[in-house]
Order: sequence, then structure tokens, then C-alpha cells
Amino acid sequence: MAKLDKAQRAAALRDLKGWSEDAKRDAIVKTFVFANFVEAFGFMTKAALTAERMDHHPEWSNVYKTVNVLLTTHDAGGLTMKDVELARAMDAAAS
Ligand code: H2B
Repeated sequence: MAKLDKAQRAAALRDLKGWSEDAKRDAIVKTFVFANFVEAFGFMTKAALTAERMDHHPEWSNVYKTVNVLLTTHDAGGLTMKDVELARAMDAAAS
């Protein structure tokens, strides 16, 4: 899986709402805020099953109703289409 070039990153980020680049990690990040802990954990459960199916896993943390997500491809040492696909799936799981 190849790392995204500048143009590919710009295009991917344009289509992803609420995601931004973390240059230090060559990653994309988003903070999801839900109504309460149960909603947040429900999202994490859905996203976890999708991530496992994709064999692509988020770096994330949860505090009460907030879930902070960072996506990067460890095998490639940076951002790839797999991260973009998982970001889309996480947005779908959150809606
Ligand atoms: N998740 C992420 N985010 N990056 C990876 O490079 C990665 C992964 N690699 N999940 C997968 C698992 C790999 O370790 C297994 C062996 O396929």
C-alpha cells in the first residue's frame, strides 16, 4: 500500500468532513463527540468490527462521550488509501 502524495491527500481531505492532517505523525485525525457514553461506545463497537474486517486499526481514545481517532498505516509509515477508507467507514458508523 503506497503512501498518498500531496494531491491525493488534498483530494481525500476535501471529501472527509471533520478530519484534518497530523503532519507530525503523517496521519489524519478527528474528534467525534456523541450525546453520551453509550453512543460513543456504540460507535467504537461498530468501528472496531469494521476495522477488524478491514484488517486496518485505529489509534483512538475515549473519554466519556468523546472519541479521539488517529489513522495512519503503520506498515507504510504514513497515510494511505486504507486510512481514507477507514475514515469513511467511521463517519458512516457515527451517523
Ligand atoms: N492497522 C494500521 N493502522 N496500520 C497497519 O499497518 C496495520 C493495521 N497492519 N492493522 C495490519 C493490522 C497488520 O499488522 C496485519 C498483520 O495485517
